[in-house]
Amino acid sequence: SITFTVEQRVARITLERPSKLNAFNREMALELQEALDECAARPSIRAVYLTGAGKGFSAGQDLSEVVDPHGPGMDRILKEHYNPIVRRIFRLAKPVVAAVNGVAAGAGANLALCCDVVVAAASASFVQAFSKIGLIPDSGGTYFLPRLIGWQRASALAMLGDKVPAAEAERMGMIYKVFADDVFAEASWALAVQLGDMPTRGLALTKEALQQSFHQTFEEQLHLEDILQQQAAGTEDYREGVQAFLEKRTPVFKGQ
Ligand code: LHQ
Repeated sequence: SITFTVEQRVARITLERPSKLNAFNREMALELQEALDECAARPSIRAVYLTGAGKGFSAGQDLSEVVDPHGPGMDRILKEHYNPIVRRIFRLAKPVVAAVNGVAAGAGANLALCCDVVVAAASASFVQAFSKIGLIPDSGGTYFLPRLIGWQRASALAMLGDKVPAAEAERMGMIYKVFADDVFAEASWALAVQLGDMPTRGLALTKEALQQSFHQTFEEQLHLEDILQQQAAGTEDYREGVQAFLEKRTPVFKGQ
């Protein structure tokens, strides 16, 4: 239920249950975890591109599974399916692009929002569908949404469950950019390839510094920047970046 390929240093992960708008069942959740482990383990993978097959990105939890008596059960779905996915994306020391090709609802929306660069097709939309069935936003939604768009908008969207069109999501700062439908696939992929060619260690340290900033004081953050910057400056890619600049040539980064 997912496909995983690597091209131009980028792992392309496609959620593939198009007849259900790529809603997640247990199998798909576990396969995505495995794919993300592969992304972490292989140094030749320098960026990740996550998208959906067909007309949706993901409709979140497959609701037929939660009523299946042989299904995993409510007590296991977050612990075993979504939390491990979101944690892997958040901790991955490589940039992850969410290429939201169509509707992203429930856990499907929040999975997209935990990625490092979130772009969407103009016809895509984001729905915090949880409230409509009596649930709370999960998969990191209550963490990411207020940080991305502010408390009030997060609160209203989480409660009302309104469908937010991509252009409005961009205006709110929920996502980075919207591309017209006809150029979306190419333009979003180009972003991932661009990131895959960049100094991977530096990007990973950037990801870490931004994440830490939400629970640190100003002085603690300055200290952290100092520590992480020294790590960045210890990479081969930093030396190459400076050298290439001085020699007025295009740098060739190795991701180390
Ligand atoms: C679906 C689904 C779906 C199954 C569309 N399941 N079939 C949950 C529970 C437990 C523990 C932890 O966490 C979670 C996390 C969550 O993600 S909760 C939220 C679950 N998701 C939803 O509540 C969203 C439900 N879907 C919708 O509201 C709509 O389908 C959206 C707004 C996503 C898209 O609407 P449309 O574009 O009008 O498409 P559609 O509704 O016609 O859907 C197309 C097909 O996909 C349809 O099947 P059919 O056989 O009639 O063609 C839907 O039944 C199926 N589908 N979402 N989550």
